[in-house]
Amino acid sequence: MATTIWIDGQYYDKANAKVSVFDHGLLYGDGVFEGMRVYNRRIFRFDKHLDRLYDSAKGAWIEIPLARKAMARMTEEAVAKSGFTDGYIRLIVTRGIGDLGLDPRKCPKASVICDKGLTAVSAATPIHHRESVSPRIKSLNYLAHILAKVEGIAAGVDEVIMLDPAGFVAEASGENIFVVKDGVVKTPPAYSGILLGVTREAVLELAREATYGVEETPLSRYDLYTADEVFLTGTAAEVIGMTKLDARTIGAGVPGPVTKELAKRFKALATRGD
Ligand code: PXG
Repeated sequence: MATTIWIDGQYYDKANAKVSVFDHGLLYGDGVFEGMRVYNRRIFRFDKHLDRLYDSAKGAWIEIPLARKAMARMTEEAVAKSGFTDGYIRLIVTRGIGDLGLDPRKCPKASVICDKGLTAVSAATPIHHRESVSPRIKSLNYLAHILAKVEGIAAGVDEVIMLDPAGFVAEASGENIFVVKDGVVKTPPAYSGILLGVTREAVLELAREATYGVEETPLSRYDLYTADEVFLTGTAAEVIGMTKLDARTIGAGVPGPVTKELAKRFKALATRGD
């Protein structure tokens, strides 16, 4: 079993998987990506991730030089080749190799990279800010999220909450956010400046199935401070409780019953492979 890396039609081992210094992914963060999980040899909601990858590329005016079917086949093949039963896959599409200079027309062909490694887990907690690149594009421009994360590190907490430009809660550095108040599960709506998480969508479905009330509604930090429960969702984190924000203890200070129930249901769904 080994990390398997596919770049533009060829497999490489870790030491030899390299991109050009002229690749606009490196020069300008000019590209898009997906992070996906494999459970029991199956990629969780692979179709949804492919939808988002092709939509992100379209939003960023990048033409992916691989038809969706070929991308799917290559990814499945890379997973089989790796031999991992459970793991993490990254699909990266950069604008490709071009000149120095921001003009994207100078990159004749996009590069496609598929990298499969281990999973990471982020925990919970606070801070802020938002960017001008559409948050709906899962782009290689994570600097705003990284700077927010650094604030969290400086504050000695596990995660950061980022606000949208209007001051409403958007998401965490790499997860979507939910609150539970009086049995109702609430999360910021799509238009509030968030990445539309594949895990977020699955959890909304699970919450409806579990007959909780569900609302996609703008949330302020006040709503977080006064929630019964707050939890984050993401491919790496799955469903994880947040128990403290800006020195306020949330709810009972431990992951609550709704968080636990949805985490359990998510695990069952992911390992079942729907
Ligand atoms: N918001 C942001 C900003 C993200 O980057 C999510 C929400 C949750 O989306 P999904 O589709 O995963 O439910 C993300 C996801 C990594 C990594 O390696 C990052 C993500 C996902 C997987 C791996 O840092 N971000």
